[in-house]
Amino acid sequence: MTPDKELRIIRDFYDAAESDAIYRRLLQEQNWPDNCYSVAGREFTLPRLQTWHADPGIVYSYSNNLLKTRPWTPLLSDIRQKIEQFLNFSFNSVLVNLYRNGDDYVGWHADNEAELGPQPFIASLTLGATRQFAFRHKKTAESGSILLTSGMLLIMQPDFQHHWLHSIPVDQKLTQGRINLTFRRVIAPK
Ligand SMILES: O=C(O)CCC(=O)C(=O)O
Ligand SMILES: [Mn+2]
Repeated sequence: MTPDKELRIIRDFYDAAESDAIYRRLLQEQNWPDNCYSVAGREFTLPRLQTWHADPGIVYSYSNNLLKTRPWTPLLSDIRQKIEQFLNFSFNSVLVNLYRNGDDYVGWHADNEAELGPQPFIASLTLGATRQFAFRHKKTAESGSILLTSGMLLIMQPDFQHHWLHSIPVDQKLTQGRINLTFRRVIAPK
């Protein structure tokens, strides 16, 4: 079994020139925060830089514990609109990850926090360096990976979060940076 039906790839959602321009703009414009956080009095360092942007009133505990919610920038809004039109689905938030080089990574997890509801649907855009996207089945431990290249849009169907964990492993030879945008729909608190 592979997550064939649970992952969909649109290879050149942005072409090479557009992807490069967006990557450079984000790198400059994002006003990246420090990656040292304090949670419950304990300090830790996130192995990448992150910003979190959401519509007014949207609260997401994972990111919210770590990160201040920021408004949408014009560039992030444009990207959101293009993805929404393509998918005919609306997102109210985006988590932006900067992997400064191959030492930065994200560990095994599923994006299945309660705030994403029972059917978390996520669109993930890669800009910059190619990285491996690894997945591992929660029950069978079956595993695999795909390469995410600049301009590629990865659609994660809800069942992907139900059945698999994913990660971006360290790639020690890699000196270039990568930015990933995961568009999410957080269920607004009642
Ligand atoms: O960088 C990626 O492609 C994945 C990031 C990710 O899994 C996340 O932010 O939840
Ligand atoms: Mn994830």
